[in-house]
Amino acid sequence: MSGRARGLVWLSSLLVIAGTIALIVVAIVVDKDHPLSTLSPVGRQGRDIAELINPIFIVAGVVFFLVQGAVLALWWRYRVSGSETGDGEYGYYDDDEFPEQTHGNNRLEIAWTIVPTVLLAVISVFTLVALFALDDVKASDEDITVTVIGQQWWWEYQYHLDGDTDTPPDFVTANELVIPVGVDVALDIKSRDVIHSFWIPKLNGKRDAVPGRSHDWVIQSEEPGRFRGQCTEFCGLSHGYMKMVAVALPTAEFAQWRDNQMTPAEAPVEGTPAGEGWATFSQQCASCHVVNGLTSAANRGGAAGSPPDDWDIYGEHNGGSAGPVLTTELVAGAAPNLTHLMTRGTFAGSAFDLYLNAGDHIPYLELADSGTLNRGELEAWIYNAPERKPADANDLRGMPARTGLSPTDIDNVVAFLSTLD
Ligand code: HEC
Ligand SMILES: [Cu+2]
Repeated sequence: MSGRARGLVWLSSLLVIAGTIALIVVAIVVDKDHPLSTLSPVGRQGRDIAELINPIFIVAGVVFFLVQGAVLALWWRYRVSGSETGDGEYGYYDDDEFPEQTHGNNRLEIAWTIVPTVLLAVISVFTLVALFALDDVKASDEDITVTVIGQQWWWEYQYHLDGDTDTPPDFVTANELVIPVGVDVALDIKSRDVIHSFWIPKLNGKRDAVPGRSHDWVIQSEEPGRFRGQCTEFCGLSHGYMKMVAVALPTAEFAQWRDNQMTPAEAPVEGTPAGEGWATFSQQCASCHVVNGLTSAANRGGAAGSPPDDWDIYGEHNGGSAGPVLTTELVAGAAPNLTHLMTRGTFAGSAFDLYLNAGDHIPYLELADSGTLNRGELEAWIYNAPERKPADANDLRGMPARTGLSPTDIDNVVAFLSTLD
C-alpha cells in the first residue's frame, strides 16, 4: 500500500474515532435543563421545532453509525497484517502487489444514490410542514404586537396593545419581554444598527433583526416562567453579552404588569437621596435614557414639547425612513427606557442580574419589592459600564463611563433608580 493510501486510512480512522468521541461528549453534555436548551420546549413553536429535530437527529445518528461502522469494518478487514510485510518502497506492498480493486458496482452506486435521496426528500417534507406551522400565526391583527428592536447590545420592546404598529407604542421596555401565557404574541423584529438575531430557544427558533427590514415572528409559552435568550448573530464587541429574557405571566398578572408599565414615574422628593439622584440623572443620564413623566426632549438636546428626537417608531433614523415620528416621550432611540427598571430581573442586555436572590424564587411581579438589589453590579455599571461590558472603541455604542461621579453621587443615582418600579 502506498504511503498516501496508508495516510488516508489513518486519517479516516482518526476522523471516525474523533467523530464518535465528539458524539458521545455531545450526548453527555446535552443538558435539557440548560436555560438555552432547545430540547425542552415550552411553547407551541418551540415544540414544533423539537418535533422536527428529534426524529431527524435519530435518523442522522443511524446513518452516522452505519457509515462509520462500515468504514471501520473495511479498515479492519483490509488492514495489512504483520506477515504481509514486503520490501516495497513504503515497507509493505509495491504498487503491482496492491490488493484486488473493485470498480463500477452499479447496484451499490444506485443504492447509495437513492437511499440518501429518499431520506432527504422525506426530511424536506417534514421540514416544510414545520416551517408552515411556524408561520401559522394565531395572533390576529388586534392582538398584542411587540416591535422588537435589536441594537448594540440590548433589546428594546415597544408594546402595541392593539396590534397596530403604525401608531406610537403604548409603552416601551427593554431586555425582558413579558407575554401572557398561552397567547401567540406577534413580534415585529428590527434593528437600529447591525444585524442581530432574536432567539428564545425554549419558545421559538431564531429570527434575524436586520437594519431597514421588518421580520414577523411569533412566540408563545404554554407555562408561566422566565426563559433566557441570546443574540445569535455576531454584532460586535459585546455580542456575547447581548442576552434577553422572555417572561410568561398568567393573564391576570400580565394585565397587572401591563398597567404598571403604562404608569409614568413620579418625581422623587427634593432633598432626599433619590431627589439628589434625580438631579444628577437629569444632567448625566437623561440625554440618553427616557423615564416617562420625568425626562423630556429638552434633556436630549431638543426643544421642550418636541418629539424625543428624530427616531421614528420603526427605530430608524428619519433621514432615510418614511415612518411616522414618535410624538410621545417613550423612545429615546439611544438607550433603554428606564421608567420601570426595577421590575426587570436583569439589566444591560440581561448580562447582569438586577437582584441577588432573584432566581425564580421570587414571583416576577414582586421582584421590585422583595428582591435584594444587586447593588455592587449596578453601581459598577453606572460608574464604568464599558469595563463591565466592552463597548465600541470610539465610544459611539453602548453606555459610556461616568467615572466623574463620586461614590455619593452614585449612591444617590441608585436611590433614584430604586424608585423606578
Ligand atoms: C450616551 C448615552 C447614555 C448615557 C449618557 C447613559 N446611558 Fe445608561 N445606557 C446606555 C445604553 C446604550 C445602555 C444599554 C447598554 C447595554 O446594555 O449594553 C444603557 C444601559 C443602562 C442601564 C441598564 C438598563 C436596562 O434596562 O438594562 C442602566 C441602569 C443605565 N444605563 C443607567 C444609566 C445612568 C444611571 C446613567 C447616568 C449616570 C446613564 N445610564 C447614562 C446609554 C447611556
Ligand atoms: Cu446582537
